[in-house]
Amino acid sequence: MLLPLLLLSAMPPVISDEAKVPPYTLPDPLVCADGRKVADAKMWEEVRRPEVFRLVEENMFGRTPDTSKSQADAVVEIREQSKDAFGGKASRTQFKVWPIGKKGPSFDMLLYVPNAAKRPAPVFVGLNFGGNHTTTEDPAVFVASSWVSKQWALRGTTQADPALRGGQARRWEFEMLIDRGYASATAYYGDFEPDHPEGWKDGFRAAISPDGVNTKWKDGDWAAIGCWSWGLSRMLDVLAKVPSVDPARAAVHGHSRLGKASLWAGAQDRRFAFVISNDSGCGGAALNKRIFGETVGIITGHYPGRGFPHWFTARFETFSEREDQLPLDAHYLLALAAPRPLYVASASEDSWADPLGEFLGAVNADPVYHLLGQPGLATKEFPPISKPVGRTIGYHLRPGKHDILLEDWKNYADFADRVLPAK
Ligand code: GTR
Repeated sequence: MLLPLLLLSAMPPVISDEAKVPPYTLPDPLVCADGRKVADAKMWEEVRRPEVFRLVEENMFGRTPDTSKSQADAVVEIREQSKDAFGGKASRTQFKVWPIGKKGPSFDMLLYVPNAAKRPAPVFVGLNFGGNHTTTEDPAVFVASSWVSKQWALRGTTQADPALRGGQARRWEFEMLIDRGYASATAYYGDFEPDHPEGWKDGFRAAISPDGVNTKWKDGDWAAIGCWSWGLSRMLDVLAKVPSVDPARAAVHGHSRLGKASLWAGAQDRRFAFVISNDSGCGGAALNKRIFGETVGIITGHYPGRGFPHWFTARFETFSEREDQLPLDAHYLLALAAPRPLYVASASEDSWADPLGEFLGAVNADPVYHLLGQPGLATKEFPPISKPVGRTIGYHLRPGKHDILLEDWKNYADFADRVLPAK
């Protein structure tokens, strides 16, 4: 009896050889549940987009609760402010925000705005992995006070190690963006929810739970990625009230798991004018039906000892090794950004995230952009390394590993220069 059970949960080999990818077919984002073809922008907006949205919600990230009532109690405090950041090129503001009022948890937001800007500046909005203090060498940035993972903690604790200031600075091109006229806002994702299966108890999911703190959400309600996405919107709420920032030119971005969160934030919150996914892979921009690198089973914790069961709804896991049964794929998530500019980026050595699968996610979202009158990606050809493509959907393949680096940022800024409304 034991043997068949063991066999059932054995993880199939990870495919990283293109020749071994099994054939697959994708559902059409422009065919409605009742079989009608989407004829125009109105039909997309009124009929099909809500269906696509619900498919992503039900099968992947779960339903985000309506928190608008408790947001009326939000408290925003400025903890620190200076005009002297980066040698006087930027103003730094550090906020402490209680988005559902002081009875709930808070998050710290770091904002840099170029001093040279004559008008409210466009802004890149993203979460970070280790605490705001890890994103820059700037000694004035406060050290994270909530739970941090081992990598960022003082030995044997879950408390941030102040010596790791700047530990992720290579991933944050604040100064380059300032020189190009862009503001940047970041917050630590662990302030919204610590990233482990029990983390929800110490984050906003428990605080917002309909039955009060420490009560579990029902299956089908939001999971951790949903909570981080919600956090990105709460950052934008604060930015919308900062006079030196233009909230109509906000780009939401994220790397890897935070790229998944960025895509879902862009889908849910159409105030974000530009949506960026950096190496978001499985559960992000990469097609799930294309079996290559990380799969639905691996990511959802279907196989013992690995995965992230708290990131997605339980329903997503049920598609492990039955990806052909998924009623959607990554192109649905990407198409929810339309007609707003979208950027999908991959790294050449990041086969775990499936660079070609990420590109094909964008290719298959393209018809929705075209329907909405946008030129979109405007190619089906996988580009060579370091040759960005696309018009209102951008794509590039950066050389190297799973990361977000200067080349990625230069491409995002170049694209933003072109696609964000001029002011
Ligand atoms: C990996 C995970 C990926 C990606 C990555 C990250 O372990 O398998 O899906 O999200 O973590 O966020 O760095």
